[in-house]
Amino acid sequence: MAMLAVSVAANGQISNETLPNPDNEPAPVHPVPSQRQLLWQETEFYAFFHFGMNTFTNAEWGDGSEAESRFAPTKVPNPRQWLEAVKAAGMKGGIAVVKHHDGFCLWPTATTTHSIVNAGNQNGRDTNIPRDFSEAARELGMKYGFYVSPWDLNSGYWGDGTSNYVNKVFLPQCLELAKYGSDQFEMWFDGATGGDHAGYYGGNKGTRTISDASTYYDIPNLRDTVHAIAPNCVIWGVGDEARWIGNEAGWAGETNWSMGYGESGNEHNWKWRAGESDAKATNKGWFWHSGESPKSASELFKIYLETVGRNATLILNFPPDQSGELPQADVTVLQQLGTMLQQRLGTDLIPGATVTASATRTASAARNYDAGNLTDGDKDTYWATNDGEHSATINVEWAEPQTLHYVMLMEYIKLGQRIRKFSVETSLDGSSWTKCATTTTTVGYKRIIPLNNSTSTYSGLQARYLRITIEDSRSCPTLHTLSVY
Ligand code: FUL
Repeated sequence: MAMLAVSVAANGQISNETLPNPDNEPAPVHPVPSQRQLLWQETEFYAFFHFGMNTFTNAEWGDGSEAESRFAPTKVPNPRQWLEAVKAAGMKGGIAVVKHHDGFCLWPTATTTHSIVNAGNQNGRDTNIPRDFSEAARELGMKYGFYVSPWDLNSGYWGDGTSNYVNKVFLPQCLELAKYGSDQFEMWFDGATGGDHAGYYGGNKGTRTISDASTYYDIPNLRDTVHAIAPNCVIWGVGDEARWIGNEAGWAGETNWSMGYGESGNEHNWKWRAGESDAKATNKGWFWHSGESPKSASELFKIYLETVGRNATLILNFPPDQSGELPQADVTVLQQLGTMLQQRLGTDLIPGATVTASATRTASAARNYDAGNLTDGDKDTYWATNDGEHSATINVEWAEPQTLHYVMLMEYIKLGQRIRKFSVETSLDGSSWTKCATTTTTVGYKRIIPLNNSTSTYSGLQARYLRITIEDSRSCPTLHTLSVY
């Protein structure tokens, strides 16, 4: 077995070369994710915590003129309580806002006096969200990261036509934050760039804007600076290592490529840029507001299916209140969501089934691509077909009829996202089949298909047989996991 590669000789001559491929591994279909992006994707479901000056001023966007003394929590904020609450829902981590557009910093930064150092009470002055959030995450075995707003309505430098803001404020702030832990998984950079929202801007009140965020924030330099300290930290948004899914309503496209932009991505885009969906779990805003309430567990479960179940990650926002804790109603709904996820997606029926495939890639002595790899619980073994075979059927059979709700598929994305179209069918007798009507185009990192075609109602169907037909793929398909619930 051989693989074609291109080699460049010392004299600059390019020639074709044949590399050994003893295990007959499929060639990657580019682009492929970096190791950092792969680890990031595995976080799947994590929390967003919007807390800061706006929590005390009843705002969603401040203007940067807020007196530091207005930040006066009734207790020292307790990020451990936030993370424990979301862990109960099955979340694997969280991202805390440590500076929003108003510029108020929730840590003692050397870059500005507009921070907790000058807060209105001792609880405020004792606040250090990056320190306490990262410590709690490590203790709880969770991933963590920070949202630091590039747009800064407090700073007189922001958008002043020079590089002062980036050199004196923003880059040093990112550096300070990176130093809170080399193990952070994502830094979240919002895309807002000024526009007609008036700001304080160091006393030069008015509106400002910038034209090209990537150039203005010196993004390649920022990425390298953060990665030198936190190598697995994906720089989200303007950092271009993961993309915004294109809405804040908690859904991704049923077709969702990890390349390109927006809700569906683009199969033909050259860059790996998987989607992250940011959604509010409460009914008033990103920040806490009096009288707010959380969505129900069923509503949140629907969001989960339409994001995590469609090849996106889900960052679900729960705002701490003025005591620096999550309100009890949020804690309760998080527990309910955790129970619901466990009940509906916690028991895989595959261990009791026989799984076969209509086509299997030729094995080597050391490695096979059998259907058994779909069900062995090992994400590094996978089923694949031979080169040139872009369609195949995976058959699942139980000894007795089962009540089925969801099918879950995971592509081996280390070799690129490949599947373009597939179908899911069920049968009681093995001869008359019912085709699932959900749009089954892409799979990607993870795809969950509701067999009743509904993400909002929960009902099962009886079947003894299930088959998944890959109908089209960019190259031979590769899948590492199949689960049925
Ligand atoms: C937006 C911001 O402008 C909102 O205030 C919020 O932080 C949200 C997550 O991103 O673009």
